[in-house]
Amino acid sequence: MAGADERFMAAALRLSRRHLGLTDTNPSVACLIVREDVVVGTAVTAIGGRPHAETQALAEAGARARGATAYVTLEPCAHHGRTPPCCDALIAAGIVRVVVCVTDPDERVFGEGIARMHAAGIEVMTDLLRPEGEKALSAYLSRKRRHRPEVTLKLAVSADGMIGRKGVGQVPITGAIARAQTHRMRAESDAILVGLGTALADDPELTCRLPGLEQRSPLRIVLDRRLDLPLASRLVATAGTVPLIVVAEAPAPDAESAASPAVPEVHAGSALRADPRHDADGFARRRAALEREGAAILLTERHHLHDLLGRLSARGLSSLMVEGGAAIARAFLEADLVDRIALFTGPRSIGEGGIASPCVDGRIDGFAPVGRAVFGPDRYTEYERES
Ligand code: AOF
Ligand code: ZN
Repeated sequence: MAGADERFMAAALRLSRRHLGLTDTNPSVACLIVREDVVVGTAVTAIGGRPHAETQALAEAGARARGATAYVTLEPCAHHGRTPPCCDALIAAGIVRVVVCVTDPDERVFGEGIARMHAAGIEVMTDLLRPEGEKALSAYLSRKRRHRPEVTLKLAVSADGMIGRKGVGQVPITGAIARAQTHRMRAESDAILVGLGTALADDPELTCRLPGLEQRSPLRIVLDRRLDLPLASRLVATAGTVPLIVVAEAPAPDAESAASPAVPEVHAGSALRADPRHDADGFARRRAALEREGAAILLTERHHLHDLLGRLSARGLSSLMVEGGAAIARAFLEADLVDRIALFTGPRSIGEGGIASPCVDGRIDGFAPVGRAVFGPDRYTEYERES
């Protein structure tokens, strides 16, 4: 049986998941204050990122924090940000022992939180349940260590390995329970990305529509080289309430049609048509119109995915869900930028005219299955990159 330390840290890690995707650029961290085996304070980083977990848990514990142990999923901060350092708050409250799961790679903390508590006479233990902690904080750690968001590729695949049918909009592949799961994943992500092909063919909204979680919709990103996203699309229509970034390529000064994009765009069979030209005047007009509707335009040299992820990470995005279509999924896989594959398999076949999925449930090169579930008639397998 796990010891008391492991059990309290496991509880803290479970609690830390509560505000995933809701703490802006801050990680969702949890803190438990325990005195004589009794939990006297619990908290998770507040929605928006502040206050941090420790100060809230200390406030709940009050005088009972004196002589207590604090369990924290991330090293307490040591910097004066918008709030004073948590390590100082723990010292001032009379905490005598601190158990840390993951040390903080943030350059302002980076061992300093632990060193300060140690110097103040606090017994500090580190790395307890570290593998589990690295998982719970994986998105934040990805941004800090690799300077790119953690990427989850979500695929809904038919029994015959297809993700849709050419020339048709959204084809139902999975049922209501699997869809609800997808919306829950959206709620925990900082952003969702699709290509223009999917935006045109499916006209998706890409929001979280679970009852009560509507406020948790992440940022939506469309790769749309020439800004062909129609103003009438649902994505643009909702841009005033749920942020939308359109990633485009500035037209070459005198180019009628710029060089082919690094990310292939899928226009064949689209419900809505795209303008094949990439001229400066039209681009400027479309840009102004999209901005008027509330969309933000991010210009890239070309749709270079490493570059794009670096820029999204610099904006503070830690987790990204890639939702389509096949060409975009393939481009992310080929660029070796996928960390997790969330693969749903439905019971029906698409047959003639199907768009083949880049991977199906079974052996996926470079990935290992880490979990399985059944959602009504659908199967779910989660794969993680083999390190
Ligand atoms: C903690 N407890 O609950 C969290 C921490 O912008 P600031 O001032 O809020 O600082 C953000 C940094 O604080 C973030 O990069 C990470 O190092 C740390 N997050 N630290 O002690 C918490 N969320
Ligand atoms: Zn802090």
